Amino acid sequence: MKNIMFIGLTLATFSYAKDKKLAELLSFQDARIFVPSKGSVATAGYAVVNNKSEKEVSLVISKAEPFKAVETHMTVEKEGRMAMEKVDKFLIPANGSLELKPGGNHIMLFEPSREIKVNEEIKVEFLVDGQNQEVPFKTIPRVSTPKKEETHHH
Ligand SMILES: [Cu+2]
Repeated sequence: MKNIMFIGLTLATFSYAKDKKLAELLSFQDARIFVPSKGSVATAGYAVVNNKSEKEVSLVISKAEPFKAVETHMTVEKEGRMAMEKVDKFLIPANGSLELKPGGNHIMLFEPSREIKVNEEIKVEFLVDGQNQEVPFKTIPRVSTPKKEETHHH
């Protein structure tokens, strides 16, 4: 009897740990990548990264087919000029979020092996606290001027 109870407990613990592992720590909103401009070998991606867990979570980019290389970048001001700097990871605060946006933190994608079109889904792979998480990013036109602004200028 004692043995059976012990086995039951072990199984319960195991499936709990498995569920925990499958649950994604981060959720991504509005994940998008600019279609690379003609002749350009690099482009950037943005999203709002939400962390609903009780701990700070690290986000490391690992790959994004068909791009040959990927990096995480920060935008910093250097001698009055804005410059991009490569970082190893982003840290998403506990119960908080990090916005990846133009002029700020972003993901950088280099050398696509084929032409990237608008409205594609690029699967970006991250390591979230060391665990794989694949996030679909939508490709959008590089210059997406809101209609309101456009009419304002003409
Ligand atoms: Cu960059």
